[in-house]
Amino acid sequence: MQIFTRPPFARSSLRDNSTLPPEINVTNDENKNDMGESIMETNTTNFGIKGSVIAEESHSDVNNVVKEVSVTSSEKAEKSVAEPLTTINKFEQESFVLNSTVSINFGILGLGQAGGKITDSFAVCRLPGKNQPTYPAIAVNTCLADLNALRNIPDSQRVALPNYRLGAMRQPELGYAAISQDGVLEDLVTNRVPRVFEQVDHVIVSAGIGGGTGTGGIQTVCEALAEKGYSVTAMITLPRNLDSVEEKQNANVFLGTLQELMYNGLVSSVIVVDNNLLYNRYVNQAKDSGIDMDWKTASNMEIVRIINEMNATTGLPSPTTFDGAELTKVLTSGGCVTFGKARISLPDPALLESLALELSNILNQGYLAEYKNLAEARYAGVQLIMPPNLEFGPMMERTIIDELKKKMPTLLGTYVGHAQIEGQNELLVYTIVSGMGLPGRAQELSQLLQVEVEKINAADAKRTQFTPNEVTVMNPFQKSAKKRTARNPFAKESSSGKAENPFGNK
Ligand SMILES: Nc1nc2c(ncn2[C@@H]2O[C@H](COP(=O)(O)OP(=O)(O)OP(=O)(O)O)[C@@H](O)[C@H]2O)c(=O)[nH]1
Ligand SMILES: [Mg+2]
Repeated sequence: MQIFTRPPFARSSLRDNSTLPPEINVTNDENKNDMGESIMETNTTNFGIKGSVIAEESHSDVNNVVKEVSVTSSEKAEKSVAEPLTTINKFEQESFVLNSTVSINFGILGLGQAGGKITDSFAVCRLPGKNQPTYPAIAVNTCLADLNALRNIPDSQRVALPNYRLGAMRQPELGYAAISQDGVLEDLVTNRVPRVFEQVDHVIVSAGIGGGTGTGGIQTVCEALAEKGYSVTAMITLPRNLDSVEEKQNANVFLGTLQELMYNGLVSSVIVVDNNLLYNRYVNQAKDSGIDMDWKTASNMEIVRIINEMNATTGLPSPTTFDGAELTKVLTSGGCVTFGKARISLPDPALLESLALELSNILNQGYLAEYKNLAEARYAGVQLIMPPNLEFGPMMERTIIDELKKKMPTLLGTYVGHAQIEGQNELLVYTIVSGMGLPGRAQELSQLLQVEVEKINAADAKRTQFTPNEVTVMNPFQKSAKKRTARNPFAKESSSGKAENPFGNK
């Protein structure tokens, strides 16, 4: 496939048949780093611990295939995790999180800048009373500056892909080449990952699919982890309307592959983060509240908040929660996963009506992306967090199940639970739904891109007096019949195994 808007000279800077860009070498000087840690706060507690910033010289060997940013030994990794905290992020969470452990031990692996920063935000979470990260985290990037800018991931868990220290220039083929260098992936999945993710139940691999490193690497990493027996969720961010044609184009091409990854069963599920939705929500909230911070940081907190809170609800000491095994089932049953959260003030004289309304709203809107295709869902879980004096009666259960069935008539599994928490004075409603195809935003992006590409092509044709004869933007929604069987669209046995990599043979 040829895309007219990508200038042919962008790739011609590569030597013939070479996967490496010329004149870029990793030096030890680049490997210096400051590291600080921050802590996730609840909205009821302030942690005021302060400490010193650690600055260490790199001990990496330039000849090593995969280079740690600065600290090499696992002993140092443990030490750096336990260092006193240097920065405090105001990272608000519901207070019930304080009384809960999490049920699923996620390991988070981030690729590229977006993936790394999201992973860095996960690394802020702490279990109650412990100064240990809730989620072990690994950040992988071509760009050393991006790795150095992370604040919460220990140095030994930052992996610099050699020979591309400036980044992959938003070219997924460079990201793919970077992860495909001899020994790089092998070192990651056989050395680093087992060491850091020793206690992990489920791995979330995150990347923004508008750039080069994350987009080019995420498929390869997910497949390699799946082959090593890890249960893997791919988490991707989609570009905003404001983002460039390049970013939309990269996303558009990759979404086709992502669908194949989903349908051939190598990833357990996909979490789509619609940056456009998070950006608009942030801008509206910022207008009302006068908050002034980077929307990406705020959005990354939103991602961590909803996943960590959902995970914590299933770890609460209550005999009737939607539990960790059930959450695992929803999360590993294939297709996309969407989350929802609502808050109902109490007392509410029309509580059942409010519950039905809020449930309907959060299912329609989605916390991280909006799904108009919820009817395709296979599994749904609902968790209520309530005060001890509120009873969870059959009418409440009925209200929830009716609402789920209305929106998702072909669900295979429904899990409804609740926990009564001392000190809780509102009703919190959490939802998680899985099994759908991609959200509407994927199609919308493709259409936006088509319009922008046509405009650019028209302008170019005018300028050069040349009419291109091959102008295509790949439609990622052409379903591959071979890989979608009516019996089980996410079946492992279908297809030859791996999804085709759009960046692999360029
Ligand atoms: N939600 C969120 N999205 C981000 C963040 N940083 C970047 N993005 C988006 O992610 C997409 C990919 O950008 P990067 O992550 O910078 O790209 P990369 O994988 O590092 O690739 P190269 O820079 O080309 O090597 C872009 O469309 C960004 O808008 C972030 O912190 N949070
Ligand atoms: Mg980058």
